[in-house]
Amino acid sequence: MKKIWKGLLIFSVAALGAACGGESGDDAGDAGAAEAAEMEAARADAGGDAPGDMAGGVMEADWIAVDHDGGTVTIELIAGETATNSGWNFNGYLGGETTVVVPEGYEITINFRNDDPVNYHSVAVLDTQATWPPMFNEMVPVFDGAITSNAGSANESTPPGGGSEAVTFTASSAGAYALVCVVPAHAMQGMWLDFEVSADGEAGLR
Ligand SMILES: [Cu+2]
Repeated sequence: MKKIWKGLLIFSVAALGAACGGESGDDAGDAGAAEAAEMEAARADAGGDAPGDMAGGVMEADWIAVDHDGGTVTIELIAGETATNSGWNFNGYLGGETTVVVPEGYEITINFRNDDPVNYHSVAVLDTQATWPPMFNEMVPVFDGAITSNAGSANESTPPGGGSEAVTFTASSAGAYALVCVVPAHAMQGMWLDFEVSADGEAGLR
């Protein structure tokens, strides 16, 4: 009797092992594929900020006015310009899919306007991050003044329906940053763009 039970137990364990092994193998395969895709996306993202891409072409954009003689850049930044991502976009872009490039040392003015008919939005220049938290504990912009008022508030930042605010700051240090809406959950949901301060005078959109 004991032997039979032992045999059954061994058989059961083996069968269980085979079943689990087979299933977890599939899971591992799926997870592996998802992970690979994620890593590929991460690599693509990282590639956008890689030094090799710094030499890449910069396009003009009608919402970025560059005055090299005066050392200024004026950016007409519009939240909710399109319905993309429920209006949680800047000039129709989101999720770092475009990079605003300004030269180091220039005085930057962001004329921020919120055309979203429903939600409050904001903008701040922050250090770039791989992922954004739902809430920002500290909202200290990387350059003095590079943040709209009450930026973290969902009902006291720049109001929907055409509310506007201009912020001016000096892009004093070259590097990779981000233009981020810091209203809770907005950045996490894609409301951010890459913002590059170039050491070589490049300006525009990449
Ligand atoms: Cu927002």
